Amino acid sequence: MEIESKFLDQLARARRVCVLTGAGISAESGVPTFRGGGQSAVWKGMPFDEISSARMVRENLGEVWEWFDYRLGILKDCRPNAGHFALAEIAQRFSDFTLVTQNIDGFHCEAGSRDVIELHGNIQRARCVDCEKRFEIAGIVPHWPEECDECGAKLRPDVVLFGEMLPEGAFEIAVEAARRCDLFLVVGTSALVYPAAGLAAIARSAGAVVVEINPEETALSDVCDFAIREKSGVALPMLASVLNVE
Ligand code: BJW
Ligand code: ZN
Repeated sequence: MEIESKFLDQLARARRVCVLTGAGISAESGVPTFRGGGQSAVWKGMPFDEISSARMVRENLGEVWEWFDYRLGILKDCRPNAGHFALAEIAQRFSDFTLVTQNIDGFHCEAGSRDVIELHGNIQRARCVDCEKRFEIAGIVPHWPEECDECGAKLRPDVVLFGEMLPEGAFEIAVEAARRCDLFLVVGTSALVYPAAGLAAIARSAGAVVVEINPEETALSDVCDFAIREKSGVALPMLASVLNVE
C-alpha cells in the first residue's frame, strides 16, 4: 500500500488528533455495515432506518428487540480487528487524542482504547424508557422487552436511533476535539448520518488536515485533504508502524 509522503509528514507533525470511526472499521471483524455497494441493511423486509427508529420503539418495541437480539447474536462471535488495535496504539503517541465512534459494538474499548466517545450508544446496554436507568445486557437476555427493576417500565436498547438525540454532552465533546485538532481521521463511515458526519467539516474549517480511510469514496471525500483507499485493518496498522519507527 502506498501512502502519500505529504500525508506522512502531516502525521509526523500532528500534535492533536481526532478520529471518527464508522461501521467500516468493524467490517473486517465480520460485523455487517449498514450501507455499501448500493445496498442497505434490511430486517424482515424492513430497511434498517425504519426498524432502528424512534417511531418503532414507540410502536413495536418487541420487534426492535428481535432486531437487536439478532445483531447481539452476530457480535457474540466477533472480535476487534487489527484496525481497532492499531488505533489504541496510535493514541499512545499523542497527548491530545480523541476517538469518536458511531459504532455501538464496543470494539474500540475491547481493543484497549480509552475514553471513547460513543455517539450512538452501546448495544451491550439497555435503558429504561421511563426513568432512563441503564442495564448491562450480558446475562439478562431472555425475554425482551424486560421491565425496569426501579420503575417497572419497559427497557429498550441503549442506542441512538433515527430521530433521537445523542447522549447528553457526547457530541459537544466531539465538536471540541474536532475544533482543536490539527489532524482529523475519518475511518470507515459513509458520512451520511448527522450530526456525526458534520464533524469533519467542523475540523476542516478550524484548520485541521482531514484524511479519509475507506476503500470507497464517500459523501466526505471532496472535503478531505487526503484519502487512503484501503481497508482500515490494513491502513491503520501501517500508520501505527510509521509512527513507531519515528
Ligand atoms: C470500510 C471497510 C473497511 C467497508 N475499512 N472502511 C442533517 C441533515 C439531514 C438529516 C439530518 C441532519 N441532522 C439530523 C438528521 C436526521 C438523521 C440523519 O442523519 N439522517 C440522514 C441519514 C438523512 N439523524 C438523526 O436522526 C440523529 N439524531 C439527531 O440528529 O438528533 C437531533 C434531532 C432529534 C430529533 C429531531 C431533530 C433533531 C441520530 C442518528 C442515529 C443513527 N443511528 C444509527 C443506528 C444505530 C442503532 C443501530 O445500530 O441500529 O447508527 S443509523 C446507522 O448509520 C448507525 C451508524 O452509526 C450510522 C452511520 O453509518 P456508518 O458508520 O457510516 O456505516 P455505513 O454502513 O453507512 O458505511 C460503512 C462505510 O465503511 C462505507 O463507506 C464503506 O465503504 C466503508 N467500509 N469496509 C474501511 N474494511
Ligand atoms: Zn425505570
